[in-house]
Amino acid sequence: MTELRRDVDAVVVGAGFAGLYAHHRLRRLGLTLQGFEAAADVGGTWWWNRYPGARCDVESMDYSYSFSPELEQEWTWTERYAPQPEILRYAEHVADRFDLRRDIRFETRVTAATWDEAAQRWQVETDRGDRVSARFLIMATGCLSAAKEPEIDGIGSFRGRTLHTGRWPHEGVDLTGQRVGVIGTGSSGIQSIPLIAQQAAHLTVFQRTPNFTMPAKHAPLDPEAVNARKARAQEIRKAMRESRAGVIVPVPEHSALEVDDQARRARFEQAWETGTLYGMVAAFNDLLIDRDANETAAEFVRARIRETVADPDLAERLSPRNHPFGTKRPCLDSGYYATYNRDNVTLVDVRSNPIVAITPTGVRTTTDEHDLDVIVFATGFDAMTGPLLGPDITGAGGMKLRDKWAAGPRTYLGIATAGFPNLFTVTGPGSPSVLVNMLVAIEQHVDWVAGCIAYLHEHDLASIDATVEAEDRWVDHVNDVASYTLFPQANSWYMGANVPGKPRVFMPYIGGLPRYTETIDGVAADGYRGFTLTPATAPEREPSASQT
Ligand code: N01
Repeated sequence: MTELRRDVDAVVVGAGFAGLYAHHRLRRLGLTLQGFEAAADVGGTWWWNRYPGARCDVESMDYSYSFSPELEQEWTWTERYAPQPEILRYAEHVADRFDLRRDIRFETRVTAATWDEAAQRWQVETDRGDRVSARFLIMATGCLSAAKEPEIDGIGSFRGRTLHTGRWPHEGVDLTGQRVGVIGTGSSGIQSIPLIAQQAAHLTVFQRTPNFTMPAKHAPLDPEAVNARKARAQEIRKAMRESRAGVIVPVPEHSALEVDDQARRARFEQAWETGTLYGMVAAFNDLLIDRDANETAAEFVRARIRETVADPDLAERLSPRNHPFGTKRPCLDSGYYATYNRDNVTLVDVRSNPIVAITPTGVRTTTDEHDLDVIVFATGFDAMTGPLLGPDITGAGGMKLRDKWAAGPRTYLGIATAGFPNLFTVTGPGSPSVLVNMLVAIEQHVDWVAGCIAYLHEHDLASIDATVEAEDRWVDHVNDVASYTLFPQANSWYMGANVPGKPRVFMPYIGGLPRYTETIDGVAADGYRGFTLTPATAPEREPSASQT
């Protein structure tokens, strides 16, 4: 274990892609760092999520760092959508190449952080009893890292084995000959179900909400195409940063309602064949804002389900009807719907026949008992706010982040929250984050934070804190943009709807990267408009400038 530094410029929490890049970038500024990571090594989400079939559903060549042209040239992805072990190897390679582990304490969870007003520093505590003082607190804790078990009676009574897709055992699990139940049909369920079905004696899928999923059309990458892409890497990376979602997708010109049935179908078929998440969503320009337009896409997918699933009743039960297409995160799959044609797979619709309890022998619904050897919770995460509210964070004047966000997250630009000086949330709520290519969002935030810290240093400033007025305006804007779309109509994790009692707020910023980039770059160029900056030399904490 690395030696603990008790007094540093910055504590970085998390060693996934955000934390690793923060170490690299802040070290280049000359900052002293102490990192903490709950896992035993780097990789974040790709360290924890090792369930069968785990892959990224953004293409590998896009889901990778752009900050180092050398790294881009030397690393070669082998598959269109990299499987989890390959992405983890990439994270390990980055950590080795840039020597990023040396300031990180692994298997150590930050439990509390308290702002010391007089010292203008954060006091950070961990579950190992560490105490570290830092000027800056960088929360690189990920958006989907707080795994959520379902709240079902009797969950602890099951005598078989329970697993969560987001906490999969590293040694792997042999499900051969087992009676397996999977609860949940989001991305994790949809990726793992086809592989679990191949192993298990019998698989019972407990589905509360059918989701929209499209075939990923995985393939090994063609080495010539990889080289051609590497030759244009910088130009492509620039285009990605300037794109709406951090990946290059043709911008749709037409409404789904202004073309005839034949043209619409042809466009959807073309989009379906791309095997990408964004292809279908961007087939027309109004799918996410107009319910009638959206229904044309939804019905196209349902028709694909009917074509694939032999039993018409089963096809209907797998067909999403409760939410508009794309408003819960859509999925990419390999043989998901066809899996239901297997004799050893049963679908239980737990919306019409709810799970009542987990029993010592399996799952009980209102009408049936399902005897199982293994239960897999593919039930997702306490998204976006969960990882930030896990530690007990106390800001200026003793304000708790948990209290401040009791009615939903409040941030300025998704990167700061008023009353918590010098705390930065990498891809926090109120930023594009989970709606765009995460790697692009991460690099953008970490670069912005590094620029901000350099500015404070150059101007001899001790701290920076968002003003409540600027934050209120940003939160209103985030909500206004979301309300213009169909997204709030879905019970999604974007809305906090998967966690009982969690406030219903659309958490990410859906205005797109170009608008967001213009805003945060403009804020920085204006000397951090909307923030209060406190001079290092002030005897008391007297703001030098309150730029609302
Ligand atoms: O989680 P989810 P996930 N009883 O929240 C159901 C990213 N990701 O781990 O929809 C019964 O999407 C729940 O039902 P409902 C990606 O951003 C990416 O699959 O709430 N069911 C839902 O079906 C993704 O969106 C990749 O009605 C219960 C499921 O569990 C995000 O992570 C791979 C229940 C949870 O789905 C989360 O995906 C994996 C209960 N009590 C994940 N509680 C790739 O890059 C919950 N459910 C490919």
